[in-house]
Amino acid sequence: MSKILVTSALPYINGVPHLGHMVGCLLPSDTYARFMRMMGNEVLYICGTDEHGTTSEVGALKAGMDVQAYCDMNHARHAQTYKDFNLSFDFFGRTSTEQNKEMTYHIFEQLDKNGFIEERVIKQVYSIDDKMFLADRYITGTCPYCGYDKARGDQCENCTKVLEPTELLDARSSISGSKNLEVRETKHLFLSLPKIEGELAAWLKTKEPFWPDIAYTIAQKWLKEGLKERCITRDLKWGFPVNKPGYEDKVFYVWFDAPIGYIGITKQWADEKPAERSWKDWWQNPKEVRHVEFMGKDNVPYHSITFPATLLGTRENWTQVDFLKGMSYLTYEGGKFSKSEKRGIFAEDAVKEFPVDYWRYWLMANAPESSDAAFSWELFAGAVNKDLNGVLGNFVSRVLKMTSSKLGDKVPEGGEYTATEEELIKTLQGRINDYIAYMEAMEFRKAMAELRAIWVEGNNYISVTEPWTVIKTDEQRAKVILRVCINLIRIFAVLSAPIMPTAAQSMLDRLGVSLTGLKNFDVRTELSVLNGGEKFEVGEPLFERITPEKMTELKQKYGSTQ
Ligand code: B3M
Ligand code: ZN
Repeated sequence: MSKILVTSALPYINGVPHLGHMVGCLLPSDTYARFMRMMGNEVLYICGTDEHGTTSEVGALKAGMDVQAYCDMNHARHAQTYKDFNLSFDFFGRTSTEQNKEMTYHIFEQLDKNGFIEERVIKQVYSIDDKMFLADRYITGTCPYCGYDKARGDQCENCTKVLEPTELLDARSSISGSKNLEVRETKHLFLSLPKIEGELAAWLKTKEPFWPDIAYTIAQKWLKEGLKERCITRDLKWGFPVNKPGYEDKVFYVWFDAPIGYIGITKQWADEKPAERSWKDWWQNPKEVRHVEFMGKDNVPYHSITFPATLLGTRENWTQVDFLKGMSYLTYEGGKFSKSEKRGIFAEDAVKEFPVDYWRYWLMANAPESSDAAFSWELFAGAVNKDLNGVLGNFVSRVLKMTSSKLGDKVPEGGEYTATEEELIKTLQGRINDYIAYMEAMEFRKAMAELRAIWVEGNNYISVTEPWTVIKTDEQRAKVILRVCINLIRIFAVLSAPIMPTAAQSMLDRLGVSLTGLKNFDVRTELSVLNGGEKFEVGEPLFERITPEKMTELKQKYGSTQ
């Protein structure tokens, strides 16, 4: 048994998660955590809300709330959404806790002691009316290159030029609209990435054979361009006050304490049951722990460069990332998800429209792994109607109904396998081995294609063997076929469980069995778990078709270009 630490990027507290967030890190990490548990590993699956930074301050201001209360409220909202999506976190914590503060202070002190922290004076825009320094993207003005009048201080959205806020013409605060701004000099702390660069490059080299392209290429690109010093402090109130004399009125930059949050959250988890849990078993145990991280590709530089460098600079024995799964983006009907423009379906609405397994299935089958993926209602309904309802759901109800009406509500007994069953065992074993290998490698699209193909094998088997005809002349043969089919339902449930836990449970409940593991999965053995005589229930249909009327309603409600 290995120890596998699974982390999903920590969602910003002020954001409302949409399907893109779900598939960008949360669902793949959950699928992987569930799968690795079923493979017999000791898994710790950690996530939580990323709570610091200007966006939280501004979000609270807009909501007319105190920042702490705003974060408390939004944390609960995130937690509920992920619970509704059936995410199996061992712990869903927060970055603003005492535990994370302690961890952040400790790591900062080590970096400082080891000479990796430098002081610099920088120029920053101060808003006199807002009484605060403005982060670059909270300054709006006219782009000096293209004349676009809503350019942000860090970048012009229109011509994509990267800007300095001081370049903007007619600059104003995006918070209050005030033009009463001035440039002030202020002292900040920087992490000296150039001093760790060589060591980091050597560390990254050891990951080359293992990391997927998307992560390794991004990290290499950063290294090639040469690392710059990074400012790790901010002039804000909401955040951890910097624990260094002269900096008490500043806080750590959100991207400094957010990844440390994985460790802080693990400590939050351990503190609940100190007698049985230890955060160090996971985070200061690189020899025994395999750490797998999931995130959107925009987060890759922080997880492959800045955070590993931060940990290296402490000169302590931290568990570093072993495998980094970076995901591309999901588009909605050809465009971006946007809450303000009411485009796209957000996670909390998604679960109100359909059982969550429909979403989990579609999103994982279309995971944006090597390139962006597109959500459309047509594609979604197609997959639910064809794959879930047509292939899997239909097989389950057909087999159970037929057996029940012809032979009664018990698994049929007796008889021998023929060449057809031997062939089925061989084909399935091959496919299941591939499915397991793809899941282990986190190649989710391929795994899902294999899973679907496995369900199709069930349908092929019943079409070829025709138990409804055979039963008229050879009841014993029909019993063998239907027993095999009922065992296939159990096998399909076990294989589908990491992706569709609720549907899997419903299949198992009909058969009166519980979920078993996936380690050393032997089809021949698994096919005779229900050996004859066990009671079963036909139950309700597993899935429902999405009708054309429902489609029209959904497109109107959530926006559509089609
Ligand atoms: N909150 C960015 C995001 O949600 C950021 C991730 C932090 S991971 C430590 O995309
Ligand atoms: Zn421009």
